[in-house]
Amino acid sequence: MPTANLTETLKNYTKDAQLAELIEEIADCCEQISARLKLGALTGILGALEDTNVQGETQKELDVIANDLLKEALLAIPSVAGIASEEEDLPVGGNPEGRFLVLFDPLDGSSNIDVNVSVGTIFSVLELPEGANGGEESAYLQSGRKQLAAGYALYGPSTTLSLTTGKGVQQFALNNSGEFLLITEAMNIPADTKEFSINMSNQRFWQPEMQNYIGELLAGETGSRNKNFNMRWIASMVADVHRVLTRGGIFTYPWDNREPNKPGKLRLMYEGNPMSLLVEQAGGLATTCFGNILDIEPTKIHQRVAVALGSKNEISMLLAAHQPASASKAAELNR
Ligand code: P6P
Repeated sequence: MPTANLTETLKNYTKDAQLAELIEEIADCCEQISARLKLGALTGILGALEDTNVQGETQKELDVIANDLLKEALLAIPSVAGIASEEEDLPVGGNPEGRFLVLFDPLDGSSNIDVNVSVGTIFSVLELPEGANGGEESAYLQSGRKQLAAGYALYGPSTTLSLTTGKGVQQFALNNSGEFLLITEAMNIPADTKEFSINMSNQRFWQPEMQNYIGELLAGETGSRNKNFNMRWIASMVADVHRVLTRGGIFTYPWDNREPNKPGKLRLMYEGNPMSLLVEQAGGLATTCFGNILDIEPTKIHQRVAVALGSKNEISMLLAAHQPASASKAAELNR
């Protein structure tokens, strides 16, 4: 079935030729990462390295390969003023005359690599503020609403790219010639769902409001919801969120009391914000459980955030269940 490629499709979604060029470069990096992942086990690049990243997490060799590939390619583009990555302690400046700041999680879910489960690359594009320096953290501290584009590549049975430039969410699939072809013109999240995605092993650490809300989903038709729910947890945000974008559901990684001073586990700037923009553009909602993720004014490049996103009517039920929580917790989670 003849279908448009990424270059042709972008012409319908942005008039900004430099932004289109940037997105194509990111897609090209994702194609290269996909190729490396496919051969990972055969080329000895699976497994963990000695050192840990700024998050204090064990780095996989492919985390570093993916990060370095994106960093090198993006900083070579004249329009890129700088990049920030989950794998980089600090932002890296690019062309001082550049326009764009690119933030990315080069290989999200990488703990799944060694067991051959889907992983992904998440990216977010911001405009360099007037007079700012792409090598300084302050330039990147913009709310998610300011994103010019956001997307992810999912390295699954097939490699797909889901992308928004603010006009809905388009989905592409990678063919054998290394080209992304349009497969969905407008991804749309059903308003209702019977599927939730959460790491249930953390249940005893959640806020009571989340324990009660999830408890009602587990009660199914014997409880107040009067319908049974199904659960999925891939432990790879890109794969879990892609399922929500494709067939509905809610994905949540809420605050928990294991590290009470952290608002959540996931990172705002290169996980929460891009995924929240995609979900909103596809008709869903994205919240910390107390406020809209895209409205958070960031204070640190690697700051964390509680996340609950997906089918808008189900997220509304989750928000209603969190009403009794104190305003101070709301302020804390939105910081
Ligand atoms: P847990 C992967 O490490 C990640 O950042 C997300 O991709 C994923 O949703 C989450 O953490 C999984 O966390 O605690 O279930 O291993």
